[in-house]
Amino acid sequence: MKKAFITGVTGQDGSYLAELLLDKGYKVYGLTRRTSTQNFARIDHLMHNENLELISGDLIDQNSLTYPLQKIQPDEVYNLAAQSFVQTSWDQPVLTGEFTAIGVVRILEAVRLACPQAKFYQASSSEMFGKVQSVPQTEETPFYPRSPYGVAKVYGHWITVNYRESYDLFACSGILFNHESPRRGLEFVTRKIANAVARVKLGKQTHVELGNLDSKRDWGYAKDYVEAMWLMLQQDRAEDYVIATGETHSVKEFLMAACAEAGLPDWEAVYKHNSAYDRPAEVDLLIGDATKAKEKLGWEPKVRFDELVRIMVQAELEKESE
Ligand code: NAP
Ligand code: G4F
Repeated sequence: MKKAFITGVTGQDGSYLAELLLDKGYKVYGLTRRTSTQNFARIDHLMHNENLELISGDLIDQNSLTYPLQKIQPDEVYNLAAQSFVQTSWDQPVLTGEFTAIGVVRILEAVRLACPQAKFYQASSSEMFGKVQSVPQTEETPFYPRSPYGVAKVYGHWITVNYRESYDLFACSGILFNHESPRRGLEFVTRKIANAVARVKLGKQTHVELGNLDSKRDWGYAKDYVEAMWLMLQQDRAEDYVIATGETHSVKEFLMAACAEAGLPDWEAVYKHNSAYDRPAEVDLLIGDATKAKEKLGWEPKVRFDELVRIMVQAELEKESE
């Protein structure tokens, strides 16, 4: 039985990845942090699976990473844990650096010392491209991050490359573009919009307050993207890959499509601008070219923009109707 260790198992991607690996017959160890109230909502349905074991630890506590890895001797380690909300990274830049940047070298050190044979995945991000230097963005596009989060991810990315080159670890970095789902945190724009339009439709709220509607993102479906993570670790050689749909849409387009899906004819009546959601520095346009992933991993996104909007809005209509 293969063994996988996932940091960030309670998050959107961690929950889908745990599901995927359990389905494939893995024993899955998920790192969770102690909180005063449990936040296992995304993995509740997996809690009775005897092949899922939760391990208490934190990316800022070195021994809580090293000791479990020493004991478990996993075949694969997926580092998905991070302070992942870009807006918060301006309010808490130091904490973001601790978790999202230095956290990566802590887990890499743990792997190097405790289980150097394990294959390692780092959750890199298209936020590293920031003020984009070429369109579309590929594995060769230079980074120009625009937020403390983006800067922290650049560190995490390069330290992963460096540990691969310095210590011959099998360490891969997946440069994933935005990916969404009904399990997305409510603060991210797609879930915020999907939830709001469902509530407006059901008469539970009148409108949604948003920031910049003009920025464009390459939005995919989280379930498709965790498959790409797994595929990267099934290769003979550790390499870095862009994972994206190759399509880009503005926040306004997402809002319009979500209103249409919810049966709200006038999207402008649903929206109010609130400058509190504008960012000190914006990433205007992201669009990825995942040709390398297609050619080497055989990976392609199954869910496209319209289908993603449908999945998210219908999930919110169902939840909000309960
Ligand atoms: P998410 O839903 O915010 O989940 C983040 C996870 O990290 C949660 O399980 C959280 O635990 C955990 N975590 C945070 N700080 C931690 C710490 N100090 N120690 C241990 N665990 C900690 O994020 P996601 O959307 O699943 O994204 C997964 C990873 O991919 C992140 O690294 C993110 O930056 C990166 N990424 C995401 C996207 C995207 O579009 N979703 C794109 C590119 C890259 P709690 O539940 O306890 O908070
Ligand atoms: O949904 P967002 O907060 O995602 P963002 O900033 O693109 O970051 C996400 O994707 C990254 C990959 O590129 C990940 F690395 C990162 O962890 C995260 O998952 O914002 C998307 C866009 C931004 O341009 C933002 O300014 O939506 C715009 N926006 C407009 N109004 C808003 C809002 N974003 C949020 N969260 N809330 C608003 O009210």
